[in-house]
Amino acid sequence: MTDYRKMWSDLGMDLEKHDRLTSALPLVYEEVYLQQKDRPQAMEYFDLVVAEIHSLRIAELVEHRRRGGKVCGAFCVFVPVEIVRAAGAIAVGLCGGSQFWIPDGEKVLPRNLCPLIKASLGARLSGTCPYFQSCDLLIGETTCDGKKKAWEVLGEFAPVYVMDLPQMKRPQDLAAWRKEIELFLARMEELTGCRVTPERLAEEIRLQNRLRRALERLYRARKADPVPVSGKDVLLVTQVSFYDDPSRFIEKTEAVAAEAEERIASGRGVFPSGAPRILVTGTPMAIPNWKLHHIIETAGAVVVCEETCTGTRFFEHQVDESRQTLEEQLQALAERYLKINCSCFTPNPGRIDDILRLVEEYRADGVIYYNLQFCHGYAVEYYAVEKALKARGIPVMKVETDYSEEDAGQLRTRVEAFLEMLR
Ligand code: BJ8
Repeated sequence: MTDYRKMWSDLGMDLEKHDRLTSALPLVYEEVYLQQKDRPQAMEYFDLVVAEIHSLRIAELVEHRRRGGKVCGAFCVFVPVEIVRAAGAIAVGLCGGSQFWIPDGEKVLPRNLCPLIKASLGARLSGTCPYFQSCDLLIGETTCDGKKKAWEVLGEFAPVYVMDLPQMKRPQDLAAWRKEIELFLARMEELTGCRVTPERLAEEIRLQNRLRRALERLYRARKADPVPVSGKDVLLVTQVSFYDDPSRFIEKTEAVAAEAEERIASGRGVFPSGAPRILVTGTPMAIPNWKLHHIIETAGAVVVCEETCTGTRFFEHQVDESRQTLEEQLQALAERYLKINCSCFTPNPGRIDDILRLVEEYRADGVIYYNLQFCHGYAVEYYAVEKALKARGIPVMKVETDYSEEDAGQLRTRVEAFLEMLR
């Protein structure tokens, strides 16, 4: 049996501080997740993942590195994980979603910065995140200004490679992004010492497409009324997708989806038929950020879809599997990834089209626009989103918040008033 404390200590972690971080999680998880009624049985796997969040998967990463393999950490859904894996490395998502890491982040970053960035750096600086400690290379990207500049600070503490993401979607931007992916491939080969062959890349492209389809299948089940699985549970599944073993994750997600489909066939739901259906759109929710979903779903409504990077932006669109040569595959990757409609693009009309389409597909009664504090891209884009939704008579409410619980009461009051209006 693995001695996890020794493993964490070998990873250079601060054990005493780490104990404080992990001691709070079971209580929160019990309240947010385990108290839900009639959850799909297949969610048990995801409960286990959270219960063992810093042990089971980390032991796999440690073993991979012991055998000479590399681990890479990323902070954005634009990083083509197919290439990381085709080069023989393991990719893990590192976005911080815990308030615990904010004070350490604020030691090196301004306070008036997005909590996701502060928590991510705080996780590294505090020595309490074994995923960070297991990484041989961190992969940043030029999306928002906060992240872009934070990589320079992070680079003081760990090796960082930055991908230059264009901010427009013209043909020349696609060409530049294609080139950037090529450079990234070379960097991965340099890191691992393994050549990326078209065969290996094709395998990883197929695997990641399967992972996307598994999530898509689970999401499809949420279109039913009554909804067979809670928004909180689906959010957790998506969050876990960023660091779990992809093949195992696909199997476990398909099990939840299959159970949800059986429930639909027998008309069984986790919320009563007719409960207000909410589409959440905006900034990503990194684990363990379940704050907004918990408020919505304990106020009698159900989250049926997330137009976020911990939602549809992560899994929509497949990479074309028909391309044969490395050249063609890189082009296919560039094309697929550039379809993600992040607010860092200007203009970004695709995101508005997506939101309108998803409202219809998931039969949402209203939209809650989730904006992490100090995320200017999404905050400014609210103007256009609100205008488009209002023009179609779709109710929308904007929520600007951070990871702390300080505003939870106030948020709950606002959400309840919004739901009352929908009813
Ligand atoms: S593709 S949304 S994962 S950049 S860190 S932009 S919340 S101020 S995370 Fe993102 Fe990639 Fe875009 Fe998606 Fe705002 Fe915070 Fe920046 Fe953020």
